[in-house]
Amino acid sequence: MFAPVLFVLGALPLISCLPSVKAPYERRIDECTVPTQRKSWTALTSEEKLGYLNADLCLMSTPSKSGIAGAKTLWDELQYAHIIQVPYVHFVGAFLPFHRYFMAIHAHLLKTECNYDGPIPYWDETADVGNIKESAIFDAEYGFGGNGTGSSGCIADGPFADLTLHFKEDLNTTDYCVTRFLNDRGLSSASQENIDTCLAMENYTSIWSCLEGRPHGAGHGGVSGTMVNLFLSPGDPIFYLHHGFLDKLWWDWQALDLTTRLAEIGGNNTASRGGGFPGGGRPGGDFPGNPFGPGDNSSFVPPPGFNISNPSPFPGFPGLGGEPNKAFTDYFYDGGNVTTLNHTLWSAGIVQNITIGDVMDPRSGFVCAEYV
Ligand SMILES: *[C@@H]1O[C@H](CO)[C@@H](O)[C@H](O)[C@H]1NC(C)=O
Ligand SMILES: *[C@@H]1O[C@H](CO)[C@@H](O)[C@H](O)[C@H]1NC(C)=O
Ligand SMILES: *[C@@H]1O[C@H](CO)[C@@H](O)[C@H](O)[C@H]1NC(C)=O
Ligand SMILES: *[C@@H]1O[C@H](CO)[C@@H](O)[C@H](O)[C@H]1NC(C)=O
Ligand SMILES: *[C@@H]1O[C@H](CO)[C@@H](O)[C@H](O)[C@H]1NC(C)=O
Ligand SMILES: *[C@@H]1O[C@H](CO)[C@@H](O)[C@H](O)[C@H]1NC(C)=O
Ligand SMILES: *[C@@H]1O[C@H](CO)[C@@H](O)[C@H](O)[C@H]1NC(C)=O
Ligand SMILES: *[C@@H]1O[C@H](CO)[C@@H](O)[C@H](O)[C@H]1NC(C)=O
Ligand SMILES: *[C@@H]1O[C@H](CO)[C@@H](O)[C@H](O)[C@H]1NC(C)=O
Ligand SMILES: [Cu+2]
Repeated sequence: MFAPVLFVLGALPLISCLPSVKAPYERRIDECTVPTQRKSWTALTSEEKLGYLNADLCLMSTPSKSGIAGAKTLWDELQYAHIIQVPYVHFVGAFLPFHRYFMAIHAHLLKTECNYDGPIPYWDETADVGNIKESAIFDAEYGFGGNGTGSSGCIADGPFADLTLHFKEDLNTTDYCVTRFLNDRGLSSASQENIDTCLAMENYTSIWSCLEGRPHGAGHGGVSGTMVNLFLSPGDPIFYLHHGFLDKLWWDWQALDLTTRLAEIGGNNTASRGGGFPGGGRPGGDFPGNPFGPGDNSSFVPPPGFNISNPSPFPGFPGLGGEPNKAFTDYFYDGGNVTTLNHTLWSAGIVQNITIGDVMDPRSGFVCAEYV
């Protein structure tokens, strides 16, 4: 029971449109004996905050290990794993489980690569509605730094000032900075009213589409800049606190009826036009960077230079609304378009594939966390 499980990763698939990826490295993933504590950022002590910020800085300075071409650091690898599968993990049934897995990988790397054993924070966005500027999240000393400045919008202060990323939406590499355009209009989607509406949903497809709509749009749209980019958003360290918030909401909903909801999943594997939601249809259209759900883009604040008319910049993918990429859909193991517990979750080889069934209960297995 206490012996660590050794996951030996198998060969990666040959997908012709992807850059070549070397055999992934082995990672030891301990069994769930001591769950990671997930806490609101404001519940961390100053020392804990600095510990977490330093651990993220460590990921940003530790060389890439997986052999992903173009990745300089572990931070780049995480971002790559998100960019490369955008159409298969957004506006689909796997949205919530994939992001639970992705967050757990980030937490796992903090632990195994950077010796971090403190709490994993989430951003209680509802508490900051109407006052994003004063949020403890954006503190320059005990937080992630503040707004972007100047025409570039690059972060000017705090531990991540001028943070430089490498992967672009099409997986080409160039140096660019993380940008932010903080605004209350975007964050207002995390209002208590919107949260309560979601938590009252009665089945998985409705809670998923509700959460992926306004609450998901809140953190992305409120921070904006890199965070509002559907492909690149994990480049801003706030991404993981935002998805922690969203994951907590899913868990809060599951906890209302564990008997049913620890196993309840559904939705389509490919995003149809309109975002893949029942009766969906996003007024802004299907454009990269739109994190908003059905029928609501009222709070979208385009960052300077954002061109809403641009087609998907990702040449290797059909884009949202296109036909599924066979190389991926063949591996979902769902036996069709409907997302099941058997659905494969993939991280570009950073850790091994697991299934949605493996992440349904965040208190056990790979996720191994408790919200306190
Ligand atoms: C992991 O999942 C990916 C994507 O679904 C798939 O291409 C790959 O073959 C899987 N790897 C293994 C070892 O099953
Ligand atoms: C991106 O990389 C691909 C393949 O390496 C290349 O064909 C393409 O021209 C590059 N695009 C840009 C905008 O640099
Ligand atoms: C963030 O900076 C932009 C200019 O880059 C400014 O328009 C915006 O009002 C600032 N946000 C806040 C919350 O102060
Ligand atoms: C989920 O709930 C919605 C709204 O209440 C309903 O329209 C839909 O049919 C339900 N789906 C399933 C699979 O029960
Ligand atoms: C799945 O896709 C079908 C066909 O496009 C659509 O009718 C259905 O509403 C979708 N289901 C969900 C839950 O998005
Ligand atoms: C959605 O956003 C786009 C771009 O800002 C805008 O042109 C459009 O009118 C908006 N639609 C609605 C219904 O607000
Ligand atoms: C926005 O993108 C569209 C489509 O690529 C292009 O036609 C248009 O010129 C662009 N607008 C600006 C201001 O760059
Ligand atoms: C579940 O996935 C495994 C591979 O991971 C596959 O062998 C099996 O057939 C799948 N089961 C169903 C019911 O599709
Ligand atoms: C999955 O959905 C796509 C797009 O709607 C459709 O072309 C395909 O036939 C569907 N496949 C199955 C197995 O239902
Ligand atoms: Cu995402």
